[in-house]
Amino acid sequence: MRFGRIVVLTGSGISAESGLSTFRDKDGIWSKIDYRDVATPEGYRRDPQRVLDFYNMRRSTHTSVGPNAAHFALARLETEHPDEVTIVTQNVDELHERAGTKRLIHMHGEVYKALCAACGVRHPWREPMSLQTACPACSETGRLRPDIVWFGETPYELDRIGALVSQCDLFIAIGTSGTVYPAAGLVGLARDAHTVELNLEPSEGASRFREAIHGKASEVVPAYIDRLISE
Ligand code: BV8
Repeated sequence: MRFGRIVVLTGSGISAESGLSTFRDKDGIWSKIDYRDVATPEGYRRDPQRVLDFYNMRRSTHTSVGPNAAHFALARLETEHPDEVTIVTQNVDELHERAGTKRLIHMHGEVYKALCAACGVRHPWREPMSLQTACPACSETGRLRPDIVWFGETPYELDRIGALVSQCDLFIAIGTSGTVYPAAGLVGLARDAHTVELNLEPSEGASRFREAIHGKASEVVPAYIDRLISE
């Protein structure tokens, strides 16, 4: 095996073939709704129920999809690679978990978790959420929100992610347009690592990667992981 520690950054493109929309492709989520209305604290303050309904819709669409070959290939890499493999995902779905990935960081939160803005407690959450929904811990209503990092909010576990990326030997980005920071800047921390982008087409950050393989994740990711494991 040519490499020691591996960090993989995934974006919505890895879940596209599972049936989940991406954000910035031609029929993506942000082509149908303005992110400022549903994925910012300002939007939440303006019309909280609209934001809750947006995530109720996202949560319900996620129940009918499953992991694809790319998610399973990453879980296999973690099992078979002798050194540490960490998946850092921008995605709020649970497809990595359902494919068997264990070492996983959701830097933009999770749609199946709720966060109470009153008491700060997080709860697993699969039901529709409304302004009348009470927090199971403090019983406050109107303060429960999806545990999602909105634009203008600080992504989770940035220090830990920064340390993992700056110390890895291989940094792989999969299915991300390289548009959203600080996620899109992580490749710049992988100074001593080999860096590779596996994406349908060149991302905005393509020039920052030493290697790029373009194609559908369910095809290029398993092929790349097979090569990694066989080396
Ligand atoms: C932060 C949760 C400070 C929501 C998301 C003005 C005001 C405030 C902030 C900013 C500002 N200007 C800039 C910023 C920073 C901002 C930012 O980067 N904005 C961009 C738009 C310019 N960032 C933030 O606000 C972040 N916070 O800056 O706080 C700070 C900074 C540093 C340190 C401390 C504090 C917070 C960003 C998180 C926002 N929340 N998600 C939700 O999911 O509902 S972002 C959202 O975009 C998703 O998480 C998504 O994952 C992420 C990135 O998108 P991608 O995953 O890349 O998806 P996309 O559609 O773009 O691309 C898909 C790719 O897949 C394409 O390349 C496509 O070709 C490829 N693909 C498609 N199909 C396939 C495929 N590849 C392979 N196979 C296929 N089949």
